[in-house]
Amino acid sequence: MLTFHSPLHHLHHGTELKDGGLKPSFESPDRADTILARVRQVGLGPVQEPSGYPVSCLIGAHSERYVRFLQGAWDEWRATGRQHDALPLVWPVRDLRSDLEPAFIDGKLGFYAMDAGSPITSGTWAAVQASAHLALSGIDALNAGRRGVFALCRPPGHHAGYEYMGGYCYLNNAAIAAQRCLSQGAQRVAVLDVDFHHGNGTQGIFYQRPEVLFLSIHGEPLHCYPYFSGHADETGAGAGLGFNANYPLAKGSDWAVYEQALLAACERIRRHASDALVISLGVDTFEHDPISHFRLRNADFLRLGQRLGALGLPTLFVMEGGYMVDDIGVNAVNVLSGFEERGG
Ligand code: SS9
Ligand code: ZN
Repeated sequence: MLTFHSPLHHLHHGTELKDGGLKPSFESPDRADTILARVRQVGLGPVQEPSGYPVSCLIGAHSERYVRFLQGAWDEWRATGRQHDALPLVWPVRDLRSDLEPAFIDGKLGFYAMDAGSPITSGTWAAVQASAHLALSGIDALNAGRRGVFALCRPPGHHAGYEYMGGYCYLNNAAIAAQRCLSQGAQRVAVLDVDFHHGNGTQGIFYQRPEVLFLSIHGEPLHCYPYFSGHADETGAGAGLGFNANYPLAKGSDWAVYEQALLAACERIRRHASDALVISLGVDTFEHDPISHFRLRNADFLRLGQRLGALGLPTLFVMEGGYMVDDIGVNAVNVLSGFEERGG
């Protein structure tokens, strides 16, 4: 399997609020380094750097003004004399105005964020842009005839919506990939999110669109981040009604439970008759993940990959979460190896 990777991800290393103070984020550069080392160790296949793409390739999945905000946020923040990470501290919830974009950076940060989990630093935009380019390059490789491609994206993307960042995410790499797939001639695409957390951003971006089937298997949202989306009754709207499928599972779910949801999702994907499949590949479903609550074991990730390979579709894997760094390489590459056994 071909892997796309960029060393530019190192430019992004932010903080998050933990135990009453700002601490290094769980979403750290050594995550991608560990996965890359495992790709090389098992000889998964060639590793390439991404192509360059114009900003217009990001529009559609995101609004133009949001992309412009991301691009300029660090400079606007710096212009106020601050050098530490930029984080939002006020949000337009319920009865507040969300129809007007604030002019000052502190207001913009809250306007374009769902939480305080996505710090903006001096290197964030360069890393975020490179991460999206990995996903775009992955689609182009599928179009050139590859069966399976791995975009080793970092930062991740699935919590980022049409006009917001959050949950360590800025640009929604999987949605940007699916969007490119359609613009290159695909009629139907399926995006399956297997990260422990609901892919709220991807769901929102395609909620009204029947050509993109979005499915997500994740921790039950009344108990698990992101709390405000991911219920089973979210099935799409307007023309997209029936093209969104959520499989919330109880905290503590193991492979036996997980596999039932996975089989149901695979069946739904078959009915969609997709031209291509995008997998939002989070491995924070692992039993020892520090911020998640499923109980998948190392070997279960091979089984997951085998099920995905059996779908027989051109498939782009887009890296999302996974915070047990010791095992992240083994678990992510197990999915890819399992896919190659059954579908390669
Ligand atoms: C932990 C709060 C939750 C967000 C988790 C995002 C996972 C992305 N302090 N933080 S895959
Ligand atoms: Zn996650």
